[in-house]
Amino acid sequence: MKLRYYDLAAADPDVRLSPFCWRIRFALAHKELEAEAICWRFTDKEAIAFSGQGKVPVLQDGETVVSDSWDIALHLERAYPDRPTLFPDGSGIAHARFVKNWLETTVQFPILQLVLPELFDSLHEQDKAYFRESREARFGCRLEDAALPAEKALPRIRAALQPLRLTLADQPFLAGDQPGLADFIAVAPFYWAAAVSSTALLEADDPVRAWVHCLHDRYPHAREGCRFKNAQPG
Ligand SMILES: N[C@@H](CCC(=O)N[C@@H](CS)C(=O)NCC(=O)O)C(=O)O
Repeated sequence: MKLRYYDLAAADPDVRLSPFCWRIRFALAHKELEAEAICWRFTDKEAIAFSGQGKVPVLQDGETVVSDSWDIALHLERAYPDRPTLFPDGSGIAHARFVKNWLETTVQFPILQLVLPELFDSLHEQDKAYFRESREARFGCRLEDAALPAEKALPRIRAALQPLRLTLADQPFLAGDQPGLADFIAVAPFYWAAAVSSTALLEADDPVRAWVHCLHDRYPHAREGCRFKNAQPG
């Protein structure tokens, strides 16, 4: 049976908004697995109620249902061991876990602050009130006050990426000589941003930008059918 996963979309169903779902798009492309991406919106809670929680990505692999991008990646690795590994060159699960936690605590939020107005505008009307209410409760302020202009957000994003920049000075990918889950976790927010914003996150000569473009060229399948404001993420 074909794999299926629920993937967060904007009002335009071809604009895919979740950095967590982008991880899975790359992991599936890397493992050369065909999967159907089902368009889902924040308020379509009923559609994923079978997973026992309310967030995407949710993967259906035959009878198996997995939610949470981390658990989905580990499921794909275990269920499809004969496909290219998500942990090449001895880069293990523990290493990818550190990358995930670093990224989620330092890089994702300033990217969100940069793209928040455009992200909000891109949402389906059915999602706007829910998004505002849930995010304002989370941030403790109005969306407009959480957003940052590019001149403030970009230096924060670029500074937060320094560990990635330094690592890429010594090796072509976060996972080593070959790309792996650590790379897909770190590249995902660039696709989330590019879906809704034409602002370049990186300077033209930033080695992180070259790495994003390398992954972009290597995994065209990950973005098949998707529409972007910035056709060249990074
Ligand atoms: N830890 C989860 C986070 C997933 C998550 O937060 N997904 C967001 C979309 S980016 C979501 O579905 N949110 C639903 C909501 O806020 O109601 C993962 O890695 O998959």
